[in-house]
Amino acid sequence: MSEPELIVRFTAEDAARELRADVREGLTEQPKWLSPKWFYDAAGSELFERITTLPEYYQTRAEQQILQRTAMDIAEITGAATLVELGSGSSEKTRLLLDALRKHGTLHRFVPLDVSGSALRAAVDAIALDYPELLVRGVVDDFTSGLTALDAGTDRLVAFLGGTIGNLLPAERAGFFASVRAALRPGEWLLLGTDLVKDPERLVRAYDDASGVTAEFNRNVLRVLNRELGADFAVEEFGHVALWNAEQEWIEMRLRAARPMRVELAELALTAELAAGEEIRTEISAKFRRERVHDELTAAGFDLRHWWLDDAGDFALSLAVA
Ligand code: AVJ
Repeated sequence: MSEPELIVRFTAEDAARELRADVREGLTEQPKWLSPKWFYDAAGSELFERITTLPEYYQTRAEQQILQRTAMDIAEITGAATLVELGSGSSEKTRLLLDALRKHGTLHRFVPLDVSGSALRAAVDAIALDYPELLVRGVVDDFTSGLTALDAGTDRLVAFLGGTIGNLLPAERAGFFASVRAALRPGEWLLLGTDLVKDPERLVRAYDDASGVTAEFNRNVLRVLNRELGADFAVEEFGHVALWNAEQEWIEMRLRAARPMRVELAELALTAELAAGEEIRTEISAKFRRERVHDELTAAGFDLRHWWLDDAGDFALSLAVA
């Protein structure tokens, strides 16, 4: 086994600087917003793991089902020598792809990218142990704002699973797809997971579960700000809101102030005033139709070749070639 590499392009200092700039911007705009990026400290990542097991949150199981059925096809179609995984939290799904590509005999290298250095170190070490013949090179980077050149490997397959693409606004998505396309050579591949438009009641339930885990996940972003920015949000006095925006076809999560509040963010020397009932938008999670996925990938210079659904038709996996 060769030692796994870890390349750091995005440091803890970069993250701290970006958090400060982001929060200052979002809390001084009207309506107020916070980026979903900041949900995922250790507690938030754990809450998200619990979300993926909730009866209401079908996405993770649906994508897993599709991958179980298609991983071998993906290996044969792409013949990939390098698997690049963006936001590589989902290790079980990764293994389905790695196993299929290994069986197919083309795979040499695995390049997981994630903003969290600690999570990536653990993932890289575990994969390197179980796939001793693979070159493993983790890259700590924030890819949502664009991919810097994916200089590692040839015959690449870039996987962006879990429906996380839905957290980006349409203009951000266009920039993201363009940057992935620019990093690839013609004939290389993108595997994309997207949640689909469906009955709004089911969608809202998936983001407002009966056991309240998603509400805690949502409020956790305020705990992150309290800790990282010396803020004094009264976390328990924010209500969890999940709603379907039918015009944009996305779910929005918000935090609603139960009473008028004045929040001090000591490290930003910023005071944010909230009226009773005022809401802070904390996430959008866009839901797709095939046509939108097709059009956005085409606009970025990809050719959508395969579109796979789970049995219930809830979630899609797209395979597109550069
Ligand atoms: C991890 C971004 C795919 O949008 O469904 C889960 C995050 N938010 N419940 C999603 C999330 C609320 C999730 N993604």
